[in-house]
Amino acid sequence: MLTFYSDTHRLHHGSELKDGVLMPCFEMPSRADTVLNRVLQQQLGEVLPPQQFGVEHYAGAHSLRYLSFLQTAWEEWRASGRDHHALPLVWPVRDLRSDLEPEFIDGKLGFYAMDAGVAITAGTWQAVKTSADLALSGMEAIQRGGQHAAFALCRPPGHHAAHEYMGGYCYLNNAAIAAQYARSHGAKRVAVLDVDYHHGNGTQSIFYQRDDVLFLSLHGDPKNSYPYFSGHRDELGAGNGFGYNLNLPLPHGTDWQGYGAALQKACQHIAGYAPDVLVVSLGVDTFKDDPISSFRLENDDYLRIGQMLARLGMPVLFVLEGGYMVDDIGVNAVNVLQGFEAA
Ligand code: OKP
Ligand code: ZN
Repeated sequence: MLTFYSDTHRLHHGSELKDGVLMPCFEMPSRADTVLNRVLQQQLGEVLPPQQFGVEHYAGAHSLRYLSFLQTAWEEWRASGRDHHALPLVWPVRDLRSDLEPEFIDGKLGFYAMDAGVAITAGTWQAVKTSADLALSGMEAIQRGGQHAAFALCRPPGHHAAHEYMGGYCYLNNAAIAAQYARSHGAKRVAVLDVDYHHGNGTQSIFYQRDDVLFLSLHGDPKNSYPYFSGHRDELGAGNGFGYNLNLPLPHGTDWQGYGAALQKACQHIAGYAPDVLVVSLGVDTFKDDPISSFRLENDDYLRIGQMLARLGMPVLFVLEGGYMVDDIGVNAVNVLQGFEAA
């Protein structure tokens, strides 16, 4: 399997508030190093750099004003006299005005964010752009290069980012951008399966009204897991998209027994939809020792995930999302890919 990777991710390492204290984000550069090392060690296949795509390729998933915010936020922050990481700290919830974009950068940060897990640093735009380009390069290899599968080793992740907001370490929605690219280049139907521990609220939101992109997600029940305000079972899609969104929230402590059954259900649903290509938002924060999640998957369970996906018999783009137990995320992510290839 081809892997798409770039060192450019190193330009982004944000800070987040953890229990009220500003700390380096759990979403850190060593995550990608660990996954890349495992790819090389297991000889998964060639590792290729991304192609460069124009910003217009992101516009199926994100608004133009959000894209220009991301490109200029650091300069605006610097121009206002500060040089530490920029973090959003005020949000237009419920009856506050969310129809007017503020002019000052502190207002814009909150306007375009769902939480404070998204620092803007000097290298953030370059890193998030390259991450999206990795996903696009992977989809291009599948559609034009005839690859049966590809792995986009994306960092930062993307699945919490929606049409007009960042959140949860995510800025550009890499999986959604790749899915939209597939639609624009011949695929009639695309499915996105999100196996990250956290609900992929951004991807769900981007495709919520559409029947040409099916979204499915297995995740910690939002009643007690981030992102709390999205991912319930009754979110089924809207308008044309009604029936094309499937959430499978699972309780704390879910192990392979519960997880495998839910994945089976999702796979049946995907098979019925018969997409031309499947995008897998591959988070491995479902691992038993993940520091911020509460499922109990073991190393070998990731081989099983890969096997089940292979049985669908369709091309798959794997897009890296979360996973924070640095020692094991390489093994677990690559186990999915090797389980897929061995099946
Ligand atoms: C990203 B992914 C707020 C940050 C909250 C939530 C975890 C984001 C997970 N200070 N962090 O889905 O793995
Ligand atoms: Zn996650």
